[in-house]
Amino acid sequence: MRTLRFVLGDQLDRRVAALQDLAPGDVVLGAEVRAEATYVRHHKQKIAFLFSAMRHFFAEIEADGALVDYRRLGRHETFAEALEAAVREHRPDLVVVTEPGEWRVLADMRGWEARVGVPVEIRDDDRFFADHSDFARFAEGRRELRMETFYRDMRRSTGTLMDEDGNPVGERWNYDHDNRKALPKDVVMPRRPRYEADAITREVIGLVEAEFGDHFGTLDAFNWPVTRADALAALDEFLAACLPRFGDFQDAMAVGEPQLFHSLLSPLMNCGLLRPREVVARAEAAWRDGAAPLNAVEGFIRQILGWREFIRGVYWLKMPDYRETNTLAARRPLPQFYWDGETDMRCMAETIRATRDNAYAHHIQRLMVTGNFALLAGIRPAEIEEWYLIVYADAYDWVELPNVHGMATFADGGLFASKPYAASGAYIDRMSDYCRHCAYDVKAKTGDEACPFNYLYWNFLIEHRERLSQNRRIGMIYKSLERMPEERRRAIVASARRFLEEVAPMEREGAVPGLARSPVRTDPLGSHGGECGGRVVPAAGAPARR
Ligand code: FAD
Ligand code: DLZ
Ligand code: SF4
Repeated sequence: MRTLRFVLGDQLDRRVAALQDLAPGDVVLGAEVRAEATYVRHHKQKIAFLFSAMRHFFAEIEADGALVDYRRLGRHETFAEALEAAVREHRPDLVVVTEPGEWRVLADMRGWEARVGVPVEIRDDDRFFADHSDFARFAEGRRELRMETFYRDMRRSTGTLMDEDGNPVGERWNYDHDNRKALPKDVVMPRRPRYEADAITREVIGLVEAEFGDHFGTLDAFNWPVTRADALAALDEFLAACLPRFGDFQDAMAVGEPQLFHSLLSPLMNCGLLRPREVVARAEAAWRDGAAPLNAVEGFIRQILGWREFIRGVYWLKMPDYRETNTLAARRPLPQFYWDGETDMRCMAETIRATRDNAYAHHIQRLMVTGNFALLAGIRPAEIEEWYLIVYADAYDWVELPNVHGMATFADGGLFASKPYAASGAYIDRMSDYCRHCAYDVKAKTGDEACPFNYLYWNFLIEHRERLSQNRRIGMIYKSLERMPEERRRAIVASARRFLEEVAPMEREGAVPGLARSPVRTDPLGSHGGECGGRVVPAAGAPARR
């Protein structure tokens, strides 16, 4: 029996399900297709990274004896077209694929068998620790999904960082409290290795400039590992140079230092060049060998065994409806500065410019700077989600969507976040040196000089008082709001409105219609301090997101 095995650009692992029983005579198909680079207009570095990683991967397995059919950009527009052409050429009895990371692709994939006229076997993606049924079992009967509970189950079931008696090593599950240090002035940053672009990468960079030159981002600082060997070297480098201090400064931010002690491994794990299991095992071994402290190792492993797995579980449990909610009735367009970084807010400018230059920002920048701003400003979910999917080299729907729709913007109404991650300028000031280098005054609460995060934060609480004041975890803040003089509240609302109308005017020409419209309010504070939406369904005629 002759099998055609189709491997997608984020499945670049020799052990991926579709390749597990590769036999002599089978053909392995890979295809660069325009539709994948343009269904959202991905950052140039993301396209170059994946095309180069794909070309290296297929060349390597071919060199090791596999029969490879690799189709470069220009031959086919879509996955289905590429497969159809390959089936015509190779006449297989069976097509084998690994389940994709995006619902959109899975829906398409389910139609391939009818289209190509050959059975198409879609295999589970076993690169993750938990499969869909594990997560469904975890979620069963739970009203709220909490990462911490899931993570402890994962620690137990995998035996990761557990002692012989079945207890967490160090007798604690969680070292988050130790992991919130601001960066000391004299800290020495790790030197990041350079991955010299070889002929394949240089060719791909030229191709991306020529074909996708008007996409967001620059290629000048391209420095991603694109082979398995370099990805393993990047892991070694991280474990030795960054992991020991990863925990302490996990939440810190600093001007001109977009990477700090973070691993930069997410694009590599998400596309298959690194295996999450090996990353977790190596990190645990670093602790057992005394090479890194437990707060760092637990903090790092929690991100992969906990958050990464949990986020994927939420995605597949809740799709395809998940993205349709707009619980806080967010309805402003995305400000232009998300694309050009042209803003006096230093925290936003730093994060967005680093994103443009590196297709990377670390978690706290994504969550507490650009995500926090989108939450406070009420940016339409579809627009902010698309931005995140475009700009990061590690972005795929399965991981981007729950992080943005659930964690950063609370658009899902708190399916897994117990409260919105809303913060004023004080948080950013505590965790960074951005405010010291900013045109705005982080101590001022209202007026033109004041930090916009301050009045946007209180304005957000005022607008959503009805819903959020019921939340145990932020109830105390509403006590402060109640004590606030009426005049002060009005000044906050006025500052917020003025600012938002300037950076994200509601009726901006050419704006994409929002998914939802909240009821019109006449009194900003109202008898309940403003409305908040319940679950809002897309307005009729609203365009499909992508
Ligand atoms: P490190 O800080 O070194 O963390 C180690 C690893 O943990 C990461 O490589 C990643 O695999 C995993 N991880 C950590 N947090 C998360 C999380 N919340 N969800 C899933 N995995 C996590 N991650 C993506 O991989 N793709 C995305 O598109 C993406 N979009 C995000 C959008 C928002 C609004 C937020 C708040 C987070 C998003 N994340 C996303 C999660 C996280 O920010 C990135 O995984 C991390 O910044 C990648 O950098 P790193 O490899 O240096 O991570
Ligand atoms: C992101 C991406 C891009 C830009 N291009 C391709 C491509 O040409 N060929 C391919 O196989 N994969 C590509 N990808 C990754 C896919 O978008 C990804 O495989 C799907 O979203 C499923 O997760
Ligand atoms: Fe950001 Fe406000 Fe600080 Fe400026 S003052 S960097 S806008 S938090």
